[in-house]
Order: sequence, then structure tokens, then C-alpha cells
Amino acid sequence: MNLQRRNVLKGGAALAAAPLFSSVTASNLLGAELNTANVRNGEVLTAAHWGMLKVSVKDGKIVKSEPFQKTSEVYNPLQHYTADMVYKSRIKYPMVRKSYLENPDSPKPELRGKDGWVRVRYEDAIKLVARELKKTRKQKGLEGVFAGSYGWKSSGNVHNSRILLHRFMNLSGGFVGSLGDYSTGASQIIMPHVVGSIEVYEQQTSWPVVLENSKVVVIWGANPMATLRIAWTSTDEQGFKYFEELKKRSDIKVIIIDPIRSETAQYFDKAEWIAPVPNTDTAMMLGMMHYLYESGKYDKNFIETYTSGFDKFLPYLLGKTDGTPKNLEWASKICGLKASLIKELADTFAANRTMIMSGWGMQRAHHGEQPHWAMVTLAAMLGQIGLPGGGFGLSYHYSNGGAPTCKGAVIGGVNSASVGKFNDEGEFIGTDSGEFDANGRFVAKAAAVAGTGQSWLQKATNYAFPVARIADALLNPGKVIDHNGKKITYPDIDFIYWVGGNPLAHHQETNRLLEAWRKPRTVVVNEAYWTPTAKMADIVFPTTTAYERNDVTMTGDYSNMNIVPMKQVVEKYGEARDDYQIFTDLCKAYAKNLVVAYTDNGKDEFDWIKEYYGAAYEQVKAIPDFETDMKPFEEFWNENKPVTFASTPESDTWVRFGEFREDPVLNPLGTPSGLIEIYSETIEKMGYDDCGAHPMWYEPIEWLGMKDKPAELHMLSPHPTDRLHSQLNQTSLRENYAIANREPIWIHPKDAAKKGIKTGDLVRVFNARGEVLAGAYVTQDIKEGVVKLAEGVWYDGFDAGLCKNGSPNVLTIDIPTSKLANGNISHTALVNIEKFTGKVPELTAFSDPKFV
Ligand SMILES: Nc1nc2c(c(=O)[nH]1)N[C@H]1C(S)=C(S)[C@@H](COP(=O)(O)OP(=O)(O)OC[C@H]3O[C@@H](n4cnc5c(=O)[nH]c(N)nc54)[C@H](O)[C@@H]3O)O[C@H]1N2
Ligand SMILES: Nc1nc2c(c(=O)[nH]1)N[C@H]1C(S)=C(S)[C@@H](COP(=O)(O)OP(=O)(O)OC[C@H]3O[C@@H](n4cnc5c(=O)[nH]c(N)nc54)[C@H](O)[C@@H]3O)O[C@H]1N2
Ligand SMILES: [Mo]
Repeated sequence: MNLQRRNVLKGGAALAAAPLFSSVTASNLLGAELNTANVRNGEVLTAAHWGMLKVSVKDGKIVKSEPFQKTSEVYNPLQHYTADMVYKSRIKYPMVRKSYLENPDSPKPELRGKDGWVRVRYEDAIKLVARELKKTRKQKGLEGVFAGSYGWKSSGNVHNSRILLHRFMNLSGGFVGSLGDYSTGASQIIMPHVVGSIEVYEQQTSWPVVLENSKVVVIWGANPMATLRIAWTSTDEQGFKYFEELKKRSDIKVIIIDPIRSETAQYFDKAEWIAPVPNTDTAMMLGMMHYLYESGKYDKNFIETYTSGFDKFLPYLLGKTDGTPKNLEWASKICGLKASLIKELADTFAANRTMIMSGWGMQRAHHGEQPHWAMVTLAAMLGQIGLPGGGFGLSYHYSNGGAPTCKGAVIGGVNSASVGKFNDEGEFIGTDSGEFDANGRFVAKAAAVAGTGQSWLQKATNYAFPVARIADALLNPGKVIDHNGKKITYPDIDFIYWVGGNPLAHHQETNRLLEAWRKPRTVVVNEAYWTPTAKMADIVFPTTTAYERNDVTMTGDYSNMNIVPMKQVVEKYGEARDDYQIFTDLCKAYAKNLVVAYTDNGKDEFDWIKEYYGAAYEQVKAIPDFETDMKPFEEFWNENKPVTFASTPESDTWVRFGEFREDPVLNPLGTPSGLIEIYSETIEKMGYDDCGAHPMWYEPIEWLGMKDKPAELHMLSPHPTDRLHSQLNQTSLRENYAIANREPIWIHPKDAAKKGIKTGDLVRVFNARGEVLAGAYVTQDIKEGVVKLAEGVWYDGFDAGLCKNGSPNVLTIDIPTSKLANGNISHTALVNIEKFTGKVPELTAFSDPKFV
């Protein structure tokens, strides 16, 4: 496999594609004796999304948490709150909602989030879930069971709660899954039509190449100094190191285009900060393209050699199709920047080797397919795609894209298995790809491969729908929607099982979600904490955190830099159990012999860890002339140290689209034409009214330039600097940013003055969709007319009707980007703001719900 070109499919193939190396066991890894005992006093190495951690333990309690190593001067506060993550807002016992326990057949779902909770015995909760799941499958078929279960579950390849749930749900009879993600919903669908790959999770032109060749770096709608605090596996921290180097380089001009003067803009204090009206970047780019064309400053040769359909886009650009030339003045009126500035930017990009590093915020907006398509078209006109340090990159801000890929091995992970078959007695007898041998061992023939459309998820994907359509699907069973050229019929969901995600925080238009969430008969949630999603369940299993179990992970989604032992730091909390334990017990309660397949003949966490590590070890040993300090498993585990791999000269000098540029005939892109498609005939054939065949400016449903604005200010809800979404919201890190004990909302001094709002004030933020309380932060670091309220806030409105903690998703809009991608549009929303004058309600976001 060419490591540099591999897809880094988040949540997908990278983790789940591990073959079943059932022959590798502890006994054929010679070495020291394995020490599995917990440290009661001392330092333990583990890892989280926010990096490798050195956690100090005293008398079995966490007393300190620090980065394992120092990679740059950049401070990452997320690394210091492990103790709070173990001890705060935890669920102690299995619990069942009162009305559900009284009558699961008629459980008053409308009381979800309001009912009292009853503590039950774990064994009884297991039996209840197994029985009700079976009942739903009998009544509604597998399409009645939703287990898409989107979210940022903890690091670790064994205790991967989402895949563990899928494995259980597949083997026990199948389920409805979900398509795509919230991160790049629009981009990951449009980019394959344009450049033949998803781009957003692909390796980027390597950082050393950028630092050597780029003269201009444009950070467009990205906030890497915040978003690089974490990674999907665990951060290798390389991104900060490279951005730190970029800052030192006075010969490279940095330009930041963002309505917010983000942490990144503040870090690059000498950079130019350009603040367009939110959601208008496509118009701004069209203006630049019009200028480049008219002035003849575009790269005609590149357009002719490497792209297709420019001629069909041109009439639109020049205004021949609609009478509106997309010139500088036109763009200026929409994006609120001076025409001379837009021109100057275009000139700067054209005259210098320019790398456009884009984040994903701009595509999490209405018609979010357009900005990245327009960006690729702009980059094509600049003609630098495939040159060292030129072109565009959609992942420099995420999981350390651009950190050169290392040579070594990748750790595998638990897979989702295949859909189970049962005999007339209801006993599990095998799957399409696995059966019992004469000795009663379950043998999985083919390795199950994750990814939509693969056989293992076939039954589920027949009903799967785009992930951010969850509320729409729950509310409208049987509704047919368009999606990327296909029709999808929503299933009739009556049972939800969620692990490793917090939809009551992450999904748009919370009040609509609440209504939808109160439709199914049963909701089961595995959670460590009393999150709003746990509070909206019927049955809750308390789970361990990653610090209460043993596991293994890589760091560096692109670099594959380290293999890290994730050692259990402390004892399991209260009655918390591992997700793996819970699903193992559910298998036992569900059907005879099911557990044999689920656990692959009885494996425990160490059996899996050894298997994955062992396979990686064999892989590394098989590389000819490869020097590595990778040791047999026992030594690795006992040592309390990561295995570190190094990059190669080839990966250090790698240029995205370099081969394509060298020879587009021998190395075509994966598009129908093999070229960059500025015009897509595939999309043309779909005939959608909200996504045409070339990049276009569409007015978003709500924005500052619209007629008859339904509210005054544009709210952006970017990713939180001091959290990973809703994770860490309950920790004392919140004291550093909360204002008036609420989520802070940034507002420009002029807007604040009009409302008599000062920093520190408690404010009410509202629109037709709902209202929240927030704490005002008056600052010049935001464009006038725009407010910022970060996502990932624990919703706190079950008793109040308004969210007392300030969750922006109460105010966002639950419609899709377009029929093409059906991504969420969380950065498109207008809101009003005023000083809150009523009786201040008590914050209950982090407290237990009502127990009876
Ligand atoms: N307004 C707005 N909304 C957004 C966005 C935005 O930009 N603006 N961004 C969107 C994006 S890109 C994303 S990715 C989503 C993120 O949304 P989520 O991924 O749902 O957010 P998290 O808070 O990370 O939720 C993870 C949950 O899993 C739990 N968990 C962790 N480890 C385990 C485990 O081992 N077992 C179990 N059972 N549970 C575990 C954690 O306690 C936590 O509650 O939000 C989306 N929502
Ligand atoms: N610390 C931390 N890091 C994270 C996460 C986290 O929760 N916390 N989440 C991770 C995840 S799951 C994801 S998907 C990524 C998300 O990465 P992104 O999607 O890139 O992050 P956002 O914060 O949504 O947006 C980035 C920037 O875009 C700006 N922006 C929003 N709308 C517009 C617009 O219309 N035009 C322009 N020019 N700019 C705009 C925002 O102000 C913000 O500064 O981050 C990852 N990293
Ligand atoms: Mo995301």
C-alpha cells in the first residue's frame, strides 16, 4: 500500500480494516512477562484525542496530567484535566427512566428528559435491553433499529465504542446506520466529483515542502491553533510544530480570512486578518476569478491541460447566463470587502507561490458544496495545483495533515463483523462471512472491512441516511429524499442505541431534535457522564472512561508516528463497565452462541491489544532492511513508552497532485474525465435546483445580506478552543472561559453598544427556533454584525424551555446543505441578542437528573 496516497478515512477503514490475525497470540511473542497490574503510585502513559498523556497517580487517584513529551512551545490546556474527566458528572449506576420501567410497551416517550430515573441492577438492565431490542426487530424489522451512533468516542482501537456497538448490532441481526459525518458533510461528497478524491481526509503536501517553497500561506476559514489540539486517533502534535515554524518565517506572508479574529489570527499577530460576511466566500472567490480572467492573469495552460468544463463555467462567471457578471464590485457588495482588497488578494495569489489552507467551517453552511468547489476552481486558475507549496489543502487544520507519513506499521482495530443468522430456536449460527467449526470455534472467513457499501454493512446501508438528517428521519418515516444522485427512503425507527456521541449537543435545531427524539419507543445510551443525550435516554449504562481500561492507539492520523500503550490509570468508577463488557453481556442475553462470535472466541482486552500489536510487529519485521526499536509486546507494554516511527525522504518531499501534474494521462484523477471538473456532467444529470453543475453563488437561507432578515446578527458556532466538542465541558477548564457561568458569546463593541451589553453580562440569545442564555464577551476580534457561540455545549433546557448553558444548536437550522450532500449547515443562522433581565435560573447542565 502506498502510505502517502492512502485514504485516511476518519472512523472508517483505517481503524477497522485490520485483518483477523487469529494466529498471533501472546505465546508466540517471546519476551518478558506481561505486567498488567494497575499503578497505584507513579506515572502512567496513556493517550486521548488531545495527545499522549503522562498521568500521575497517588494512592490510586489521579493527581496530575501532563503532555508526555514537549513537541513545541504551544500550550494545550486540554491535556491537564484528566482528573476531572474521571471524577466529574459521572453516571454511577445503570438507570432506567421511570415510565419506561413501568411499561416498556407504552413508555410515554414524550416524558424523555423530564421523567425521574430508577436505579436498576446491571443484569436486569441487560435483560431489558436484549428483550426490547428483539421485540423491535420482530415488530419493525432491522430497519426499526438505529445505531449509526455518530460521535467522537475516546481514542483506543479495542474499546472503540461505536464499532463495538456496530459489531453487536450486526451480529445480532442488523441495524440502520448513517452516511457521512458532521465535519465535512458537504465537502466529502462534492470533492470526489471535482478532483476524484475526498480531499478532506487525504494527506496534504508535506509541511517541509510548504516551508521551503510557499511565499504566501492563506488560512481560509480555519483555526488550526485551536483545532489541532486534537486528532481523530490521538494528536502527534506535529501541526503545532510546523505552524510555529511558519510564524518564525518572516519571508512567508500569512493571510487569514475569517469573520472571527480566531486564536490562529491572534497567534499570527503579524498576519493580515480579512473578515468577509459569513457564508459569502464563494462570491468573494468568484470575484477573484472574474478579475483573473478579465485581466488575463489566470493560467490558461493549466486550465486547458488539467481541467474540464471551464468553457461551461465561463458564461456564468461573465454573466452571460444570468445578466450578472461576477466581477469585483458584485463580489464586494455580497462579501462586504472592498473591491480593491479582493483584487489585491487575487494579484498576491497569482504573483506568488501560494498555498491555500482551508478549514471546513465554510462548508458547514447552506450550499456548503460551493465554497470548496469554487476554491479548487480558483486554485486551478492560479495554476499552482501540484507544484511544491502551491495549490490548496483541506486538512492542514485537522489531525496534523501535512505531517509527513512515517514508515512503519499501523495498528488494527475491532471490526464491525457481518450480519448474523439465526436458526428456528433463535440460536446464532453464523454470518455471511463466518461460521462455527467442528470444535465450536467461530471462524470469520473474510476480514470484515468498514466503509459504506461494503458487505458487512449492506443490510444496514440499505436503510442508512445522511448522518445529519437524523431528526428529519425520525420525524418522517417513509419520506424519500435525494442524496448525491440516489433516492433514500427513511426507515421507521423505533429503537435508538447511541454510544460515543452527544447528539443533543451536536445536532442542529435542538427543539426539533427533542421532538424527533421523543418518537421512538426505546432509546439506550452508554455514557460515562450525565450528558444531555444520556438524560434523553430510557436506559443508561454507565461506561468507563479511557482512563479506566487498557488499550492501544496510534498518534498521527496522517503521520502514523507513534504506537502508544493506553494503560489503565485508575480503577473503574462506580458501577461503570467497558462498552465491550456491556455488549458481551448483551450478546449472552440475546441469543445462544452469539457471544462466541462477538468476542472472537472469548478474547479479553489484552488478547485484542496483543493481537493488534503483534500484527503490527510482524508487519514491521517483514520490511526489508528496516531499523526500528519496536519490541515484542510484553517489553513494549511494560516499558511505558511509545514506539516512534520516522518519516522518509519521499514523504518529506511529497506534493499533493504532484503525479497528476507530472502526467495527467498516466496519473488521472478519479473523476469521469480524469481531470479537475469545473463542470460536472454527473451533477448536471442529477438536475438539482440547489446544486448546479459548476460552482455558483447561492444565497443562504439566512445571512446578513438578505432582504427581510428574520433576526439581526449572524451567529457562527465554531469548534471550541477549550473542549473537544462537548467533551471537557464539565471540567474546571470551563472556569477559564465561562462568563456569567455560561458559554461566552463574542460580540462586536458596536453591536453591544446598541443593546447596552457589556462584557460579563448575562444575555439572552434567541430566534424563532429557540433561546439560550450566554455570557457576553465584547471584543474587536469579531466582524461587526457577527457573534460567536462555540459548539459542544451540554444542553440544559429540559425544565426551562431555554438552554441555560448556551448551546448554539438551539438556534441553528436543521436543513441540508443541498440535495447533493445533505450536510449540516451549523454556520448558517441569524440570531437576536439582548441583556437578560429576568430571574437568573440555576445552571443544571452538569448535575444529575432527578432520581426516584
Ligand atoms: N453548531 C454546531 N454544531 C456542530 C458543529 C459545529 O461546527 N457547529 N460541528 C459538528 C461536528 S464537525 C462534529 S464532529 C460533532 C461532534 O459531536 P460529538 O462527537 O457527538 O461530540 P462529543 O462531545 O465529542 O461527544 C462524544 C461523546 O462520547 C462520549 N464517549 C467518549 N468515550 C466514550 C466511550 O468509550 N464509550 C461511550 N459509550 N461513550 C464515550 C463522551 O463522553 C461524549 O459525550 O458536532 C457537530 N455539531
Ligand atoms: N480544540 C478543538 N479542536 C477540534 C475540535 C474541537 O471540538 N475542539 N473538533 C474537531 C472536529 S470534529 C472538526 S470537524 C474540526 C473542525 O474544523 P473546522 O470546521 O475548520 O472548524 P470551525 O471552528 O467550524 O471553523 C473554522 C473557522 O472557520 C470560520 N468560519 C465559519 N464560517 C465561515 C465562513 O463563512 N467564511 C469564512 N471565511 N470562515 C468561516 C470560523 O470562524 C472558524 O474560525 O476541528 C477538530 N478540532
Ligand atoms: Mo467534526
